[in-house]
Amino acid sequence: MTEPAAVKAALKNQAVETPSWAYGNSGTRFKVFAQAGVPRTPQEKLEDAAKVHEFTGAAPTVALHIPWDKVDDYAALAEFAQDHGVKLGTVNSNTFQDDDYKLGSVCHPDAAVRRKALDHLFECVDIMDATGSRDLKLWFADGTNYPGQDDVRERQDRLAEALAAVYERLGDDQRLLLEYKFFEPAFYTTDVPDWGTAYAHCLKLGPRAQVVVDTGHHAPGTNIEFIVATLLREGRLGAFDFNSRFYADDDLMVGAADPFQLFRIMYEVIRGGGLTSDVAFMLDQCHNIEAKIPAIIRSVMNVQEATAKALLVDREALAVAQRSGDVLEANAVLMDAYNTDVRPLLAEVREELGLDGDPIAAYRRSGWAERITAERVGGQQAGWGA
Ligand code: LRH
Ligand code: MN
Ligand code: MN
Repeated sequence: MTEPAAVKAALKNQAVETPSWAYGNSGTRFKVFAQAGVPRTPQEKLEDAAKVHEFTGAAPTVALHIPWDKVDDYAALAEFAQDHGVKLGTVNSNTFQDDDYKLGSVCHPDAAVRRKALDHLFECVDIMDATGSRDLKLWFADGTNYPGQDDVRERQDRLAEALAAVYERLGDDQRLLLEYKFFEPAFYTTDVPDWGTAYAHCLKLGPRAQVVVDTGHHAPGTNIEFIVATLLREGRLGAFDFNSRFYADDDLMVGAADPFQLFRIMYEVIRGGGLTSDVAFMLDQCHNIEAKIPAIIRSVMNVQEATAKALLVDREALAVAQRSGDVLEANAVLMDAYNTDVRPLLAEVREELGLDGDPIAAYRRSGWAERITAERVGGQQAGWGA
């Protein structure tokens, strides 16, 4: 069993990056239910993110999505974040909301559209230079809807060309994170549909190209923890986009649909050394019907709970059971950890950090929700359509 002090130390060091877009209004294709008090500007999103960090002590960075978080001066935005006790994190590109991208972005059959998409990716690197961000996260909505629509192999060549140009443009301390997704918005082929395709491209690019595992981007039944273990073994797990799914890319709170899966993922992360490496733990969620800030606090807590349970796995006892072929005992060792109530341990960890043991209660008492409801009128949609 990991020493209790070591478990606590690991939990105190854990950081979860929150996404700027989770603070704004979002919805489904049917309806966006506007909430009172949501941010109207990137700065207000950062103010809310700072509250999540204030009460959890575990959310020190905020991911941007460009152009959803477009401002004139990104260095000033970074300063604004710092003044509020957080930092700007990953820069997410967006090559999916312009009319030009109907047939794709970097994989589009028309070179002029590919050029436009590439220019956007370069702009994102310029922004990283201004903000001091390490990671550029690339997700492409590219794909086709009908067999024969485009040449699937040529699309891979176009993708490789764009990725190589972006990789070349990165500074020595910057990374390219390539995110896969098995379908949507394209329904027949997707140009980066799975970890294998992402990994193959990253391998060609170089060591600073890494794969992003968005937990909502797999077919039902996919063993995500196996993918995590494999990518860690190969040194190519760059980041997570955490969220939960019941059906497709639901973007619900991480740990809400399947906390056991999250535990299994975190166990493989720890087993593979990913907790102490450069793996970025990010949320990628939308809070369509629930209050946003407490939902994000809850999500951070869910990641912490899964991590605490995974840290509590008695790895020596597990190894003994595994080597002796004791299937039931091995499973029992894992389940013992999963079935531990880690909430008191996490409350203790928070109190030792000078925080309230119950971040959601502390947030509710703070009066922040009432204040933003009164002060902010006309909050905007998170990104889609903004
Ligand atoms: C695509 C995705 C990707 C985008 C985000 C808004 O489904 O997961 O990470 O940047 O949603
Ligand atoms: Mn994602
Ligand atoms: Mn997604």
